[in-house]
Amino acid sequence: MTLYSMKMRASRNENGKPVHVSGAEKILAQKEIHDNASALIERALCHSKGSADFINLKIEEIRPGELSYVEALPFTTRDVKTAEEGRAVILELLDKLGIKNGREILSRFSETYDMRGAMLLNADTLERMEPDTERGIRATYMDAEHSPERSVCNDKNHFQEAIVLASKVISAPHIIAEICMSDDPDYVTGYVAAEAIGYVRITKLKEKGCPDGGRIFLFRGSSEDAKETIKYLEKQKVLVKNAPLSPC
Ligand code: PML
Ligand code: MG
Ligand code: MG
Ligand code: MG
Repeated sequence: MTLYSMKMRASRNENGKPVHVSGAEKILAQKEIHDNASALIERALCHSKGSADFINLKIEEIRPGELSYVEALPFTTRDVKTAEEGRAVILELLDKLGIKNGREILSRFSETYDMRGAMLLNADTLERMEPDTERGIRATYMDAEHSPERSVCNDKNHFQEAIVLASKVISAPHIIAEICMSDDPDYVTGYVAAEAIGYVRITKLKEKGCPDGGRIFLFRGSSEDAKETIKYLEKQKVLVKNAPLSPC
């Protein structure tokens, strides 16, 4: 069966500057294309970050041999009461992973808030490895493996989209962990993911109403290695097997 990649990104002009509103990724059978396209456009027009005034919808056929499969990371949830406690859990997990510089890494988070993509940060030297640090690296071309009968849902499933993205990111060469805080003002749960700990949800990383958010991909290797990592993250088409729909 021929599969297609569908990508949507939406923004709104604020004071002459395009501000990211929403984005999504799907890998679909042909018969799923129409309904999913409408649902993604609807999502962009009715987003909690405001209605988009620019929507880009891109559909590409995936050629034979271009697709690979990875298993979803196992997940756990760490319940915390405050954002401060949440940040302490991030530091604890980085420490458990043997990643030094946890505090320095966290202090770089605010640099991601205005980026469309993620920061690719060398965990040892704290050097940023993205060719364009304003844009960052976009982890794209991924979806949960599913039957073409999957129901089309208008609402963003933060959890499933994030576990699919994290499973692809962690399968990338030279990536040792990912840290994410949602840029959705309504969504305060974030996560740390790595091969050794799986996908660890942290129930509060910011206050409700706060539009800040972003991702840091932690990298270990040379600048030659970074090219391979970026190519995989931005170009390799990946279906994630057994991705759970909800954390409950
Ligand atoms: C986002 O969609 O902006 C990131 C969502 C993080 C999801 C955390 C979770 O619920 O597991
Ligand atoms: Mg962003
Ligand atoms: Mg890896
Ligand atoms: Mg978002």
